Amino acid sequence: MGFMIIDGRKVEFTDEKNILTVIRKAGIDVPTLCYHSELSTFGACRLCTVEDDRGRTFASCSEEPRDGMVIYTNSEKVRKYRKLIVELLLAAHCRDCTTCIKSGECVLQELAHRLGVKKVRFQNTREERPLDFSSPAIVRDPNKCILCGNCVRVCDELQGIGAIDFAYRGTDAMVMPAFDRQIAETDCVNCGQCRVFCPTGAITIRTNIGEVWKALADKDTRVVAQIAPAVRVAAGDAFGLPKGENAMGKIVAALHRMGFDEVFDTSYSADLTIMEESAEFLKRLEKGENLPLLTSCCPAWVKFVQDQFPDYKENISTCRSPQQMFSAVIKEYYRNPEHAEGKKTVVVSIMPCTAKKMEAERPNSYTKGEKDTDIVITTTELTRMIRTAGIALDKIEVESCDMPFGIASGAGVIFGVTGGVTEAVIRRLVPGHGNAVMDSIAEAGMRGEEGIKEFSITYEGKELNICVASGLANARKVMEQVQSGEKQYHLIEIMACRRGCIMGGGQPIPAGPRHKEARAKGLYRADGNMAIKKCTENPLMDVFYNGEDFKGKAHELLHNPF
Ligand code: HC1
Ligand code: SF4
Repeated sequence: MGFMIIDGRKVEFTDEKNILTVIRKAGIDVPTLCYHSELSTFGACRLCTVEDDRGRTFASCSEEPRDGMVIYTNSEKVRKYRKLIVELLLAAHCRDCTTCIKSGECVLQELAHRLGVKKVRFQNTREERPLDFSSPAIVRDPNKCILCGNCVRVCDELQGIGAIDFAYRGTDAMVMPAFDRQIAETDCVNCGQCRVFCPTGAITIRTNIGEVWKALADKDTRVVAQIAPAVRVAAGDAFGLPKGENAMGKIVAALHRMGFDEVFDTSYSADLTIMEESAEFLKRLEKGENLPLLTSCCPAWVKFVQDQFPDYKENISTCRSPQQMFSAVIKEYYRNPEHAEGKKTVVVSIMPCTAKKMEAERPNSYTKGEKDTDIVITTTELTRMIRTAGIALDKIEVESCDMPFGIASGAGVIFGVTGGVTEAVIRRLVPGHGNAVMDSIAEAGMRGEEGIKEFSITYEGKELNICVASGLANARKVMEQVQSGEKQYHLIEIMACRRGCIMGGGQPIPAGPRHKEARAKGLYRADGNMAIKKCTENPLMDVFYNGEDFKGKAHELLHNPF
């Protein structure tokens, strides 16, 4: 333990890795563009520069705290320096701020305002570069890149992919896929994490909002929405709702008001997923085949296995993801002319995830030659649509989902946080319902935000080894250990984004670790409020398994055809 004097006040530090962390602990919001506690320190933007009592200026992210240090975070010298940095960044940056999709959320724009940059004295001499629209998930605009390197580090360090890197030197330096390829030609898995860490509009979500408005305007079209579990604890961010608050009822009401004909909860099809996946798991256990079973809900992870560990393709569950199951079920339901009422059906999936846009395009996401999910929009796009429609999400009264798929279990809701799929499977396998049973399952080892968790449960006298991981760099570690024979599991659940879908690439950017924690708590709280705890208790499973519309179609609608 030691003490520093920061802006005249004594501040204690213990094991903080740099001075910036100590400054922030003292409640001072020193700006940065390239520092993230989850990534390695790059020290490139220099915006966190501070001054010491000898007049030395240095980047506070790159120095360790020392006992007795005297630091000024807001001296005239520091303010001038930061302002100059932002001015120089703006000089080499496209300045179409009013029409930029990142406007209002851009850190550079916010800093220019905060540091009082009123005009840019320097000419932009950088050559204009074409935008990369090759990905279904993200758009790259090199003209808005400020070379902070966040995308490069997140793709490499958290996701273990390395699809993008720095190229060239000095004033020619830029970030791009190797050999100047399009992003779709790389191993990019469409997770969108680079977009989450990008402070400007250089990497943004590929938006499909226009298609949704068009479908809503067509009187001959029935527009059906499904809302993913993690959306409900993040959509309120833009409307001042408390962080992590479950806004599901308000989202449903907003969608009804925008003109959606039916609104469903993807947690319903998460229940279908567990019905199917647990049966598949038991069958594989009995036969001793294709173990460990790898979960198939997360499309970025599925692509990762196909690209990086092709020997394990057969281990991936044949179950479609809840998104794809639900879309196939909805489309089939409205193929019945009695339900269709002469209208064509468009399914809009509202997801926390950019990779879901890619999943909807995959060749195995079609049934009877028809695309199951017509349009995928992310939570961020949803909040833009709600704003455009002039709906105050914070004030609107809650509404419930529609029938016949309007009830889900709590197990389906916790899919949105890492470990949730595993917890739902175990709830299905273990008999009983009461709080004591649910609590003992929750304590088995799947909860918590560590990147890799492993534990065992006993099922019918057999010990089952389970691994739950999030973040693809962690997934790679797990798969390498499985490949080498060092670890043996029966079930592996992976979500590509750290902490699961609550931190998906399409979510509003969270304001720090507490915000992330609040989203996880929000989902667990939503589960806590629900009487139906497991898929087998959901009375509407009957609509699918015993209804006339779906007789004999479980395999066709719920499993990947190849
Ligand atoms: Fe997810 Fe899933 S939990 S993958 O994170 O299995 O996106 O929320 O919708 O499909 O249900 C995402 C979330 C989501 C699917 C479910
Ligand atoms: Fe890397 Fe994911 Fe961004 Fe693709 S979407 S470049 S995999 S971080």
